[in-house]
Amino acid sequence: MGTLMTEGDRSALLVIDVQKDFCTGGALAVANSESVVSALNHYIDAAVADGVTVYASRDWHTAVTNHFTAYGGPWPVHCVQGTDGARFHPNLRLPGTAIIVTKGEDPTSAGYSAFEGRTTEGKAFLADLRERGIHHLYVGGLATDYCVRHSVVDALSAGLRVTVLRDAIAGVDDDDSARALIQMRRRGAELVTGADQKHILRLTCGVKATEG
Ligand code: VGL
Repeated sequence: MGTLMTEGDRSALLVIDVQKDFCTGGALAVANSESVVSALNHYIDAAVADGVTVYASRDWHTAVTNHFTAYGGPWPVHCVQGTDGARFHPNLRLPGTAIIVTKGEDPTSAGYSAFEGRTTEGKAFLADLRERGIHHLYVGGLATDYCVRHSVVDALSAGLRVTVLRDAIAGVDDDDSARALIQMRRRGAELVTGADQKHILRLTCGVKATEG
């Protein structure tokens, strides 16, 4: 079994926007969010067991932003800074060591990509990855057609290797999500599930494979 910490290919797990507002009962709930949470918990546990860095991005909007319909944007109010809906899903097993990447604070920008975000220490996400020598991101979370897609495209543009955990993502719109998967793959992302991934990394070996 390979390890995640091989020289020149240090990996991290990026959990994108698994916040209450994007999950069942939230202001902008994505279908199948609950299965994303449970799949991610397996990946997170495996990452923690391997000493792999876990990043968790969060959408963190001001109450007034041109991202929201009331101010000319496309979306209902969601993930407003400090509100309950902006909290991570309570069942998500983020380790205490997870590095939080906050994005979406600029009221004039959609802030879809984690690469627009900063760590709690104020470092740009890419700078933090570079400092840790991380060249490979395993990506899951919400939503396939927005924040996952934008984050993956930015990661690939930055020269990172990207593995999309397709059993750990869910989208707002089915057609847009299908297009997003095609776009991510075309740009060079690998798309895998815990079931077909055993040859690549231990991270996914912690996942209960859905055989067949
Ligand atoms: C997202 C829609 C609006 C996302 C954020 O996290 O993918 N989607 N804002």
